[in-house]
Amino acid sequence: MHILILNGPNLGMLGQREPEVYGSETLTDLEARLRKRFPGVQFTFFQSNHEGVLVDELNRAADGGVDGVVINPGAYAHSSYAIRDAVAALKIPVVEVHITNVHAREEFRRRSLIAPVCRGVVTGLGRRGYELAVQFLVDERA
Ligand code: CA2
Repeated sequence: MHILILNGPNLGMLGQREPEVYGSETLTDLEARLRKRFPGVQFTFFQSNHEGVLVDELNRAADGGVDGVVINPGAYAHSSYAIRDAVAALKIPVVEVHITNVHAREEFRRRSLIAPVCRGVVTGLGRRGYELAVQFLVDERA
């Protein structure tokens, strides 16, 4: 099984700034943990600060080979119609993940443009959200 883990803007700074909000684990630590926890899964990890680059990666996933996507679109969750359209075009399941509870923060974070076209959303469970999303995709395929 091949899962694409897509992280949007600023998530490359995980573990380096604002650890009180986003935790002390780096993105590399998070990726290593996923590989360790799911040895049978082939992962592609991708992070970009650029909207179009994230769209390119989603379009590539649509071309085949990827069985499911876990996406943390970062702030693009709240603003990007382009990412929403790219997700909507996918036939494979997509789970949106947010490290923080977006409903417990500023008002603008409560609305995700991506969520309605995703299979589901995990928000506020820290980095474990990625693990839960992967577990869901694995179970779904079994
Ligand atoms: O909670 C999440 O995962 C978010 O997607 C994080 C985004 C935010 O805009 C969303 O509303 C919710 C921000 C990512 C910023 O990542 C940082 C990581 C480390 C240090 C500073 C920022």
